[in-house]
Amino acid sequence: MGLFDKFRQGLAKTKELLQTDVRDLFKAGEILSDDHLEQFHARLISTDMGVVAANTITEQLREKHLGRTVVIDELWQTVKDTLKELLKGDEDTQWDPADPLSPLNLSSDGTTVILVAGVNGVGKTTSIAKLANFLQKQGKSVLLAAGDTFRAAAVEQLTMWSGRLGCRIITKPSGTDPAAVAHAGCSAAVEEGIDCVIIDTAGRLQTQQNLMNELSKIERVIQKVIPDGPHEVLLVLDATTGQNGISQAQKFSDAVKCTGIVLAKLDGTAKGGVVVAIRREMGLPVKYVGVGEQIDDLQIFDADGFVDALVEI
Ligand SMILES: Nc1nc2c(ncn2[C@@H]2O[C@H](COP(=O)(O)OP(=O)(O)O)[C@@H](O)[C@H]2O)c(=O)[nH]1
Ligand SMILES: [Mg+2]
Repeated sequence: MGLFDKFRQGLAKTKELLQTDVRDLFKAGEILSDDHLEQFHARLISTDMGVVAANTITEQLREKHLGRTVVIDELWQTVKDTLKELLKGDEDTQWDPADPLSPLNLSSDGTTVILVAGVNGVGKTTSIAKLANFLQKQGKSVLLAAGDTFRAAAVEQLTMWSGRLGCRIITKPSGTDPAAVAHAGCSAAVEEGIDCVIIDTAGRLQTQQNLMNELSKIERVIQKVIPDGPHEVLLVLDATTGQNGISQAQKFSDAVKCTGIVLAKLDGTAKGGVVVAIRREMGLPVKYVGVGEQIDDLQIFDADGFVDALVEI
């Protein structure tokens, strides 16, 4: 399956929400009215793209098409152009859609450390396995550090993935300080000359202070072993929670300096518009999206590809 097909698959539900019966709303040959625009605005809102984005798109439609005869393809073109504009990133998000590692800041000499954070159940462990798969396919050796020591099942789950991937894993008994696992993982990776260590975390939303303490302790012990690490701190968000996930994510991004978002479970939701809200409200690039539970259901985020798949005309 090509990159575009994966986006198309992942966005099927959101696209359906946006486009179902749209020809009843925008009847060819009618004159576009404020009433039409209000109804379309509600649809935009229901994809969880956020009020600012929905207003911007509606405003563009008003400016270009209000009082004119409806030509549906032209309306969609305006929606597309505006969405692309809204998602336009900085220079640092212009990565190569053909290279799955291009969003990552990899260490130029020695082991790269990727720390993965986020609320329990959002898709961290699965995304780690998918990312490890990308890295291995590009010829990088990977070690996984099972830093979610809070639940025994979490360690088992990561161990299962390491078995399937055939990569090293460092585990410690339940209840061990996650920082100790991070330390052991980084030390083993350096000793063994492994290219990349990916550290799983528990993502308990305890108090903000505990969260900060836990994550900053992990960062400190990483730096004891690998002074310029972590090279990436990826925050995983669950797309099915839509905009509600953003406020939770904000707590993590206050606790640790995140470098990018992995938006998991895009395939399970009609709230795919949340990508736009994240880009605008978190000030962090969406680097990858998860489009299923299998190992190769991870996709580098390409704004243009995303919009083209969402609004196919
Ligand atoms: N449909 C779908 N399910 C996913 C995706 N990513 C993770 N999941 C599922 O979500 C559940 C929680 O994932 P997990 O990685 O254990 O979350 P964690 O608690 O944050 O580590 C599991 O059942 C995963 O299979 C995705 O991109 N799409
Ligand atoms: Mg987990």
